[in-house]
Formats: sequence, structure tokens, C-alpha cells
Amino acid sequence: MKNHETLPYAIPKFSDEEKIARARAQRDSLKQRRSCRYFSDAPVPREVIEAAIEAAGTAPNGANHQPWHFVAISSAETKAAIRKAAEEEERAFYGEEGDAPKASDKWLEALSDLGTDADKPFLETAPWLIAVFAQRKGGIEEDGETQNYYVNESVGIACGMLITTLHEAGCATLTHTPSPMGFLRNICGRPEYEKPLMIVVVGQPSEGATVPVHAVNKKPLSQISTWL
Ligand code: IYR
Repeated sequence: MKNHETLPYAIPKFSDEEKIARARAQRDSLKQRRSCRYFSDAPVPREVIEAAIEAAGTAPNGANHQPWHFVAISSAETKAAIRKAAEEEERAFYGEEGDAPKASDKWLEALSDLGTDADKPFLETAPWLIAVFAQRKGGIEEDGETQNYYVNESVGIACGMLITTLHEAGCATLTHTPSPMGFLRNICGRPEYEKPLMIVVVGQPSEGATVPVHAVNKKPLSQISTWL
């Protein structure tokens, strides 16, 4: 390594048995997570959202530029504005305005098992929306000019950690990606060099909430891994 300033690094030590048990416990907990599309209006404490965003902010990322910004939205007015703009995009996507859908037939076919449509009431019902922005430029000083690196990878990992923390805290989430999402930058007042990546909807499942059977069908280890 080239000369640079360092600090000591250590993490908790576990036996092999403990490692296996802890990995399996975490896996089993994450197996309970589903994308939720039916939210109640039950509140979630702001402190939960704060801690989850702080957890996301620890994600490994390009050159430690931390190229993300999270806008936590609980204002009814702002949620309504986001719902209105998102549903407009979704109606064009699904072809619910009379025009041909922006989505291809194949894409709509792939979505048919999920039962989604342009109606997104959860954008108003759920207590929190977290709008996630990826900073194409800015560096650690957020100067809007310095090149950032591995932006999508970095913010993708951060979103995974955000969702994991929220799940562990007992919250339901939905990663929602109306496309295009330019409206989110305007509504949230974010700068041009930030790209809206997704909306993470956070709350509690409504009474009688369901998930599509399709969503429960996860590929087994043997299919998603190769061991060399
Ligand atoms: N953004 C749309 C469509 C959609 C696309 C995919 I890929 C999904 O996994 C789910 C939905 C919507 O939210 O309905």
C-alpha cells in the first residue's frame, strides 16, 4: 500500500458455529421481506427513518464520495404531489390514457403476475416516502463538479442496506420506480446533477394486505450460485 493515514480496524469475533448461526438467522429474517403494495396509514417514528438512512450512509461506495441523498417525506402535501406526478407517468407506461403503452408487450406480460397498474394510493397512505437520489458529481464536499465513481453500484448497495434496516425494524417497504422520474427532482428541490433513483415507500402493511404468489418464488442457492 502507498503511504496514507490509517486507523486500526477490528470487528466482533465469532466461532464458526456462531458465524453460521448468525448468517442463517439474518437470511431467515430477510426471507420474510416482501415488496408491499398495500400500506396502512399507521405512523412510523421519524427516528426509525433517521437510523435507516444513517445505516444506508455506511454503504461501501466509490472513493468514499458517498454519492447519495435521501429525501424523507411525511408531508401529506408533498406525498400527494408525488402521487399525482407518478400516476401520470404510470398511466402512460401502462397505456391507461388511451395512447399505446410506453411499456413493451413483453414488459407488461412480465408484470402481469404482480398485478400492478397505474394506481399508486400507497404514495399517499404510507407514512413515509424516501426519495433516493444518486449524485453523478459532487465528491465528498458536494461541490456539484467533482467526478463521482461507481454511482449506481454505490447507491444500489445503500438502498439494499436501507431496506434491510427498515425490514429489521419491522417496517414494510416498496422500492418504487416510476419512470421517468424527473418530477421527483423538482418536487424535492434537488440539484440537476442528482438523478432520482427510486422511491422507498415505508410503513405498515394494511389490514388484509397480500403479496403476489409470484413474488414468493425465489431461485434456490444451486441456481443463483456457482462454486469454483
Ligand atoms: N414502475 C411501474 C412498473 C413496474 C416495473 C417493474 I420491472 C416492477 O417490478 C414493478 C412495477 C409500477 O410501479 O407499476
